[in-house]
Amino acid sequence: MSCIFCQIADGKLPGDILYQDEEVLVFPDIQPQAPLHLLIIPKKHISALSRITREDKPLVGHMINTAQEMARREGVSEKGYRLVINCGQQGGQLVPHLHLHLLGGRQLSDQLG
Ligand code: DGP
Repeated sequence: MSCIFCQIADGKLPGDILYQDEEVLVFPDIQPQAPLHLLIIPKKHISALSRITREDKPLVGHMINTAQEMARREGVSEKGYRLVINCGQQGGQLVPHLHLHLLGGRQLSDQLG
């Protein structure tokens, strides 16, 4: 299996798993861009946002609910945070397994691109 996030989901790589359930996994980004930088991934391999289907809609909703809960747990809900999904080469996606970035803990730039 070559997908690095599938390997993390399968417990084949060491990692600091902060939350998991049957569908999603949360762990810190290895190259944090903010004091809080978590990745929320589906356990199911989906290569990119452009590949999600109608049947994945509940899963994507669950990823967002999980991010909301992690933001609350990590204490950034009140001050605010950002969720980002990079898609494809021009979207800046480096790892070809769908993932949601949760960024917070500092004032984030108002530049989106
Ligand atoms: P993106 O550019 O949206 O594909 O972001 C991929 C992120 O994944 C990037 O911020 C670095 C992070 N990352 C890459 N490899 C690993 C890894 O093996 N472990 C962890 N925790 N994060 C990783």
